[in-house]
Amino acid sequence: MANYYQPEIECASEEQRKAMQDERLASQVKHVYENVEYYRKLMDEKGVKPEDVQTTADLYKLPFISKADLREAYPYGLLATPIEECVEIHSTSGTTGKRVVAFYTKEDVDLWHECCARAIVAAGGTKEDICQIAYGYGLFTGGAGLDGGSHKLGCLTLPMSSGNTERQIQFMQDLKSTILCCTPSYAAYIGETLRDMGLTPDDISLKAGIFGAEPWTEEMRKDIEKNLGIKAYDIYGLTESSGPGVAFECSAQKGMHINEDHFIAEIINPETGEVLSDGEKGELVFTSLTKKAFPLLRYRTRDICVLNREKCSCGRTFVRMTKPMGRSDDMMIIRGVNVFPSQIETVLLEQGYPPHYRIEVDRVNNSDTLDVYVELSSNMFSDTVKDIAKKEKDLAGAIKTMLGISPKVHLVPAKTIERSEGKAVRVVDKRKLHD
Ligand code: DLL
Repeated sequence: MANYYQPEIECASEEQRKAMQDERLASQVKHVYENVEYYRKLMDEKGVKPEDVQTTADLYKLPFISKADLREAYPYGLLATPIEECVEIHSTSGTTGKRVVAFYTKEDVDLWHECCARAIVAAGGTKEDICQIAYGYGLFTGGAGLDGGSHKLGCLTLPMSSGNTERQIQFMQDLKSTILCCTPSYAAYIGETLRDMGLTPDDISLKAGIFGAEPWTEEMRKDIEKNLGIKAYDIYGLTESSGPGVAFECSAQKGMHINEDHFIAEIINPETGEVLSDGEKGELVFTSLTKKAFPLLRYRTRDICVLNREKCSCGRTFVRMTKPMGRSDDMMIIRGVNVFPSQIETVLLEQGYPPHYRIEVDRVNNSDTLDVYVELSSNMFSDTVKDIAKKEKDLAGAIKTMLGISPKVHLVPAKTIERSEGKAVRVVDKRKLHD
């Protein structure tokens, strides 16, 4: 039997959904035009006025917005309500080190948490459940989002944050947590630690896990399910449109339902911007219909996927998206953190290194590794081994300050990193992230 958190919305007829989206879109465009100068300019440049957008069929008239706009408008340029009405922010890294900051009113937080509650219910959760939240808390949206969803539903919430894995397992045993929320790589690591502690899935009470924030394969799903004795569900979202809960998996596990009462999804050709049909592969674009403080219209996520409007056996009528199949930019997600190569390059140049480097990412025992190979500049060549070790440590520290995760830095002699005659291949990602 399928369970829903808000059945009247999650199972709305196509007519009801369209009517709701049309009405919300028209009022959202008006709200944005009236309150955000940045958008007003973009729309004026395109010659589109709020009255031109009355239904979702008019969506194509609006300009796209991207991470570059977020950077340009940082920090308040896209804020659509007075700052006094905001109660929370979340943040993630941007392309060249400038952060993306998203603002929330009280109502925005409330609706976001409802989206997360839907995901927990779709994974079989009820108020009787004990939700162990092992996503990071803080600026990252994972901890706060699932925590809020768990509260909405009335579950007992364990706000563990990530890390301290043996303690996570101790709590699982003592408090009999039934649902685990964290990144898939952390879930895999918890599974391994459980085994290393001489325990089996029978020693814990978990029944389901809600895992997202990074790409993971079906193979990894099977592994986690076996090692923790659970059913593992995917959840998708991004800071720019609240955080987790933009889309979630149901019991059918054939794609993630997008919460279409809050977001309109489009798929576009990333090269031309042309809108593609359902079933075609392209870049996902979101328009948020209900966010008041930070409402993005036609935001280019850079995630490549496919939409599917076929009827789902769970009874939900919301469109489904596939797992992201890649990116249309060079962002990588390493240990759950969004990383752009340009951020690493910025640090190297700031620290006086030449722009000859190679970034290698791998996954060893379900944990991501990040190695940065950098050439020494010619004036550094006489450094002793000890000096070089110190330089490596300092550079790793500077990169950690920028990214929030520690790399292993290898300083190599000048002219040893392969030069390219075309586009330099700076990143080697050896992980198998997509099926
Ligand atoms: O990762 C929000 C989130 C938290 C989602 C917890 C799910 C669970 P950001 O840090 O802004 O937000 O990263 C957003 O992560 O554009 C995708 O590329 C990637 N991503 C998110 N969920 C998934 C997923 C959070 N289920 C970026 N599968 C997005 C693959 C995902 N990639």
